Amino acid sequence: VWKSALRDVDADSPAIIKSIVNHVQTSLARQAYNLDDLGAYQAAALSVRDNLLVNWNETQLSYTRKNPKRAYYLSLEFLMGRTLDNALLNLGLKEQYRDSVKKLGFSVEDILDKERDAALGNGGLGRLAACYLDSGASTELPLWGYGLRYKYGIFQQLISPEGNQLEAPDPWLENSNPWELPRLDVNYEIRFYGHADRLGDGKGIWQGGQEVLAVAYDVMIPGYGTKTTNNLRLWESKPKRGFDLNSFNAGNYEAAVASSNSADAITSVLYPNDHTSCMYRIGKELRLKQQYFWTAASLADILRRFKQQGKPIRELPDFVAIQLNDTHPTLAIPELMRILLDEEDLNWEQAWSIVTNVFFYTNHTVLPEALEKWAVPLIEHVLPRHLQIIYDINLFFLQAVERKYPGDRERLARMSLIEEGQPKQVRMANLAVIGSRKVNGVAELHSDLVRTTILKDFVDFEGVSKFSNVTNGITPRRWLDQCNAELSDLITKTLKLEKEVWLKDLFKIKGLLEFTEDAAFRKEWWAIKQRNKERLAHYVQTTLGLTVRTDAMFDVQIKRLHEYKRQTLNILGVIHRYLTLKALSPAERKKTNPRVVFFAGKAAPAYYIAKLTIRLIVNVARIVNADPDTKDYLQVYFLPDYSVSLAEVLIPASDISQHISTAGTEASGTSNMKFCLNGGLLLGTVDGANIEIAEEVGESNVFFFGHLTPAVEDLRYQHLYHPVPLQEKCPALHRVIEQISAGLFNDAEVYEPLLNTIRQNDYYLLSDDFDSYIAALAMVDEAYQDRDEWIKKSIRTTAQMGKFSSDRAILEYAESFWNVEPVTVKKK
Ligand code: DL6
Repeated sequence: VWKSALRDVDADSPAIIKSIVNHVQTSLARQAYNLDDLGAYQAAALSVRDNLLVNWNETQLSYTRKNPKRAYYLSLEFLMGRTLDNALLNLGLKEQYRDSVKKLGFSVEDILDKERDAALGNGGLGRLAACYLDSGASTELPLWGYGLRYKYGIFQQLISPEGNQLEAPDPWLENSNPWELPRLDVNYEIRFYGHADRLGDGKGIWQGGQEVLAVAYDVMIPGYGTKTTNNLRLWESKPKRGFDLNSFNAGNYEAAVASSNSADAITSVLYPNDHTSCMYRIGKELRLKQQYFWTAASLADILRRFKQQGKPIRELPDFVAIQLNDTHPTLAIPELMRILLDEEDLNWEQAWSIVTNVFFYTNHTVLPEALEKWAVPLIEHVLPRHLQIIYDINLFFLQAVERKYPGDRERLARMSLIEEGQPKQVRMANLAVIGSRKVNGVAELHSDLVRTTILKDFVDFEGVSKFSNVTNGITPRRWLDQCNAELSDLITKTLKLEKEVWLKDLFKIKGLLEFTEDAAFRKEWWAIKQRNKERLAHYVQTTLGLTVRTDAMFDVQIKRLHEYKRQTLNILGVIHRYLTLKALSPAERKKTNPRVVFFAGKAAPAYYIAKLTIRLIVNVARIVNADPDTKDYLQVYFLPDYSVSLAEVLIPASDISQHISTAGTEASGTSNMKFCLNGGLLLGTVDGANIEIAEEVGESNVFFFGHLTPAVEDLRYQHLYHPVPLQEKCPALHRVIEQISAGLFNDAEVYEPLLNTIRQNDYYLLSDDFDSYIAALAMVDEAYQDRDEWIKKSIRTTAQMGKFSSDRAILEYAESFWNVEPVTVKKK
């Protein structure tokens, strides 16, 4: 592409232009006259990175000088999405860069679009970690993230002509990554296998086995409207020695590179399983190695930094708080014990007291199949010393339980770190609980369930004060200002506040409430929603070649595919609507509310039933969208390869979004918060954070349906012991299922295993909730007919979402758990 303006850059050009051109010529070694959008993106990113680096250095220097207590967020997943736009907004440089790249002959939107998502996560848990990093920097907390630098992120999802999900690798580092700084000098040797001997007094020695190098890559995390720029340190695995020269010289090339390949493999790929037990069945040794590699490298790094202060090790809890994001980093507990006992020579009580004051554990699910367990023989093989320590922790712990509940064998069996069976398994949640100072769930209902179900014995034993709640949050920078710039501008104009003020104190958007009765404001509000719908329609047109009606209601469900999230309920509801429309006369159809239903989300590659749901959605879409009787009233789309960037297009365009998990199964949900912040209304079950959203925005502004959590167990019991045939229990659902079985959506027999999950024990209660779901959809239609009232609901919803800023959430962690305070990095 010929960008003639690039040739005219000289010494008098503005600094940003000079910096971009300088990177084109030096960092990229390219000529200005044949630069394409990708090159322009890379040069602009490197130029923005220079700005970040200045702040990053200032921030780290200021932490070193002031020596505050620091917090570390250990997460196996960070679903960051794209960085350039976010960095520009946080630095307040978006407009300057827009002008500069324009002068160079490029459009900022085109170059932003060249960035690949950093998709180092599966879903909610990983995206939450990314929001918390943004909020930590924006609230000036000394907070670092630690994770893994996967060579391949979450797989790319392709949809075959039959509607099957296919997976392809995500080589996100292919074009090099301008946002990371390799720190080849920061590296640690991490051991696996070998043998461990006990030395008495709980101490031991671990030798032999394989040693692998962990090398640091740093990613700068800029705060919004502050100089604070924190760090996300990602580890890459490398062989300690290049390859085995002896084998190489003997001509045995395979053996020569085998150990180097096995070292590289540790950080090669993100495990794509979400809430499934598959993870513990396939490839489990590599997953265990990932977890240990990452926790050991992170702890070594944290301890090295702490030791540089010259403080005694017993003061570690005064300077370090480590948040365990789910049980994935739980091996950090025995690893810190190992270091304190075997390397620092502390006794067991001293070591345990330090450990239990450093760690904090967040639980993200009560689904039994998602609770991590590791086979004892596997841990013994890979981490022999850690197994000894886990056994010792268990012994002391069970002795204490026995003292409190003498003779209560069942309780001991439930609370033990070791689950009996073939093979025995280590229960990671139990280990995380007893090794941590505080334990929290991620929404009020979820935290209550944690306290009263999966961790009840621990609450009885340790007291309830250790078990609390921090309701999740989302960063309003990415999830409103960045993805919905027009709405953000309207809010700023209407509130007559600096954008920075309300984006950093989201409760301030409550001021919008007084404008709900202002017709001109409502008109602007609605016009923005309409333009966002057109932007989404344009995306569908350019990626799938399909034409979306933009005058219809946009109804969106985007999340990982899982039976508990009930995308199946949604598609069955769509079929019900289709059959109902077909039965109407053309005149009656005209009176109905046109609706476009969007789905997006990935299924774990081995999750057969979830993949069948995708196939059903794709085939229903095919039939429904082509039916001349109904296509003006109902369209259905499955958008492939869901990502953070796609969410940024879908969320601002939604009129209604669906969060319809079986009550008690979704810990929190965070996309529900994103939709509501963008003025989309919520259709959902009384589950997770839906409940708190309704409390904030008012129940009259949400559409609830379905059974409540306390009923779920009874209903499941009924299904098992007093089953009622589907045609009696729920004729409407029966009719829908019969149509699928009869081949209305092709390949009748293919769907039988999916339909049987409902016909047989219906664990996720679709048949119990179907009628109230259909009634709720009808209420949504009716409410949408009164457009003015709908817009008022939309405004009221956005206005009352202040609680769900991740700034609020991260400050709760800092104040109530970590005892970590903000550190102001002075602006020069
Ligand atoms: O807390 C973040 C996110 C919640 O919003 C979701 O409700 C919850 O399902 C998710 N949990 C996980 C647990 N992982 N596994 N397996 O991702 O956490």
